[in-house]
Amino acid sequence: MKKILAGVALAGAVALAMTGCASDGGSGGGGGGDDLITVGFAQTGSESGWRSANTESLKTALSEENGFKLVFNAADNKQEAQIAAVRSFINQGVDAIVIAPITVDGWDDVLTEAKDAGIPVILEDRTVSASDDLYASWVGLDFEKEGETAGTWVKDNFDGQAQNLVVLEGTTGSSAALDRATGFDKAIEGTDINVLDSQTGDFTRDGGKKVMEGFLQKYGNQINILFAHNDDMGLGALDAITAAGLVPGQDIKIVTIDAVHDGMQALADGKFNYIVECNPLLGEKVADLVKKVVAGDSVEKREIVPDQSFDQDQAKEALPTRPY
Ligand code: GZL
Repeated sequence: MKKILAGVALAGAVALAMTGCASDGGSGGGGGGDDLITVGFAQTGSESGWRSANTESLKTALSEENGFKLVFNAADNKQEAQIAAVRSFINQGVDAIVIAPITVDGWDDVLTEAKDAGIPVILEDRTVSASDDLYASWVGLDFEKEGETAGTWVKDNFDGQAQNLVVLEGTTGSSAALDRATGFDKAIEGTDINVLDSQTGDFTRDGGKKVMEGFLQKYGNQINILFAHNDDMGLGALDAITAAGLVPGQDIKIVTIDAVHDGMQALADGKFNYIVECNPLLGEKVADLVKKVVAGDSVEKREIVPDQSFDQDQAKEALPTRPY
C-alpha cells in the first residue's frame, strides 16, 4: 500500500511541478528564465550620438538584474531591416516588443501580426502613422515643439535682417524630421528669413558634411544661418564650413537639436550658437511600461518627456554634469 501511495504522491508532485513550470513559461514565453520578461527591442541603428545614448539607456533598463531577457537588433537605419527584426521577435514568441520606428509609415502589417500573436508593442522615441490600437503605448519627445523652439530662436535673433538660411533635415519620413520641420516653419512664418535650401543628411555626421559641402558650393557666403535637425549633422557641417574658409558660429550661425555631449562642446566652444535638447534617456520609462503591459495593467497611450534648450554660456555651465 505504502508503495502505491508513494507512487501517487510522486506523480502528484511531478504534476504540480509541471504546472508551476507551465505558468512561469507563460511569463517567460520567449525562452527567458522562469521569471524574466523577454523583450525584443528593434532600434533604428547607430546613426548618431543621440542613438548611442538612447540604446545605452534602454539596455541598462532592460537588464537581467531588472527582470528582463533582452533580444536587441539595430537596423542600420533601414526600415525593411527593422520590420524583419520585429517579425523575428514575433516568431521567437517574446513577451513584449519595443520599437524606435525609423519612419512613420509602413508599420500597419507587422504591428497587426504582433497584435494577432498577442504580443504587446511599445514605441519609444519616434512614432508611427498606424492606428494607436496597434500598439500599447508610445513614450517620446515633442519634436514639433523642438523645431518651434529652434525657429523661435532664429526669429528672435535674426528677423528683420534679411538673413539666408539652409536646413539639414533628418531621416526622410521620420516623425522627428517631419515634426521638427513643421515646428520650425511655423515659428519663422511671417519673418524675412529666407530659406535657401533644405535637404536630408539622414541624421549622420557624414550626411551633414556632404550636404553642407553642396550648399556651400551652390550658395557660398550667401549662407548666414544653418538649422540642423540634430547635432551630428551640424558637427559634420563644421568640417565643410571651415574647409570653405568660413568661421562656424560667426560667419554662419548654427542652431541644432539633441544636446549630446559633442554638440554641447561645440556650443561651449562657440562653433554652435543654440541647441534644443531632445532627451534620449527613455530606458526606465520603457522598462516600466513593459512590466505593466505584460502584467495586463492599463497604461497611458502616450507620454512626452520634457526638453530644455541651451545658449553658449548655458552649455559651458551644464557640460560638466551632463548625463550624456
Ligand atoms: C529624436 C531621434 C533622432 C535624433 C537624432 O528623438 O529620433 O534620431 O534627433 C537621431 O540624433 O538619429
